Amino acid sequence: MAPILVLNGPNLNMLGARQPDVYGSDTLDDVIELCRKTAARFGREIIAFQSNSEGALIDRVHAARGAESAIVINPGGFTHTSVALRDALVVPEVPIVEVHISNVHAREDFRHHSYISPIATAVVAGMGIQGYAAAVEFLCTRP
Ligand code: DHK
Repeated sequence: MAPILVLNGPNLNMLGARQPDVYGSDTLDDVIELCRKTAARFGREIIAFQSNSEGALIDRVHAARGAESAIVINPGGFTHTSVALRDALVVPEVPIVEVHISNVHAREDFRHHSYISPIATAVVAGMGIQGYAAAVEFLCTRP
């Protein structure tokens, strides 16, 4: 089966250094390694991409069409702002899992609304980086 695309949006390249009280001390490399190990348990592969640029994320989502079987995305701040990223995410016609490391619903009001959730198959929030592993496992085991 085609690989699972793991996408991370703005500021997630700073994981481990940025607000460790909120996002923990693991780095983005640790997240990707966790995703790879989880996928490998099911004989599946991960392709990882991170960008701080909305356009680069949209281009990468378009490229997933016909190439990847599912998408795990932490859209970072674009969660709460980007109609364009949401529109892009329906293009590949694959299951999408939206992941947030923190519990966005327990934080500022502006983090309570997601443009992505209505087009996502599933949403994970507040599980720390284990949320990525849960998302990958879900995608590897769903019928
Ligand atoms: C990450 C971000 O960068 C924030 O903009 C979101 C999300 C929350 C997270 O919890 O992973 O509001």
